[in-house]
Amino acid sequence: MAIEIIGVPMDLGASRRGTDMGPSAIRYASLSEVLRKMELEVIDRGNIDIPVQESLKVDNPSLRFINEIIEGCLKLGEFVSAALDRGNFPLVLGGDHSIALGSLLGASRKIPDIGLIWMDAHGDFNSLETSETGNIHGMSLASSCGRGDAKLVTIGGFSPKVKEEKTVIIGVRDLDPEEKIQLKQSKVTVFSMKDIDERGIAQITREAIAIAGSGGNGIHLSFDMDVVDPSIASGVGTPVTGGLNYREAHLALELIAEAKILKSMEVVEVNPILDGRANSTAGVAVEFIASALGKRIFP
Ligand code: 5AB
Ligand code: MN
Ligand code: MN
Ligand code: MN
Repeated sequence: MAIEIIGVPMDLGASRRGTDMGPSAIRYASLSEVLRKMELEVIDRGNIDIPVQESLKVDNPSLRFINEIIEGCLKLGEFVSAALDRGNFPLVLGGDHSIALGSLLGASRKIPDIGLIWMDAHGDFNSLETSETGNIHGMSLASSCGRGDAKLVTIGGFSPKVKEEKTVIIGVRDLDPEEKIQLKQSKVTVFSMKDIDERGIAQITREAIAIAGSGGNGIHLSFDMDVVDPSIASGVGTPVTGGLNYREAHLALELIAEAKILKSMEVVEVNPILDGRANSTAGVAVEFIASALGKRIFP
């Protein structure tokens, strides 16, 4: 099994520019070298072709750049499915979180009943009706669960991509009012920062693994870099204080690796032009990827 790196230079789903540079920033922070040191085989498939924002016009302000995002996510879905067909592990580098639509399309097409762990400061559970921004990166989880705009929901020709019963959010601390209601009415399990403060990240992660991993088909991990505290990762488009600290994030990923249930992964929302320290957020992202893929402090 090789790790197949798939870059998605997408920033059409967010308000702040710059996540299109995420894949370069993460590669530049020595991703391949770090993984090869772990004795993993690495194949870099390069980047998916995504249009540059300046070359486009917004035609639907409540679903900004929907057609271009869907087109990009269909391409990404092909790359993810192809990697899984080859028996490889798709490692998707974002890009804003709208690309989860493509990762989950590609993964769930090949792995029926896949579970999902979504680590994020946000719920990304908006729909056209509830979104206050029209940004699709705030709608990608709801859409993947079958809620919202029909074009987003049925991308790739089927829905849902994941069952709400097997979907777990970890680290959330910033939900829009209507989004909160939608999430509460859903069957998604939500572990907020309050739950983590009260019960500890280890216990929360074990519960998440049990829920998302139930049935034994494996899980997709969608890791939004804003789940960690901005003091560790300032280079994200929508930072929210009070996030996971450095070791909490690592421990969650180490436990997920130990459970041996991970089938595919994406790291999203790295925005190097907003980084307070030269490319340090991408550097931390590389360390997190290594933990998720099995790097251990001590054998
Ligand atoms: B991210 C907000 N809820 O819908 C919205 O970073 C923010 O992928 C979404 O989690 C944040 O626009 C999306 C205000
Ligand atoms: Mn997100
Ligand atoms: Mn987020
Ligand atoms: Mn964001």
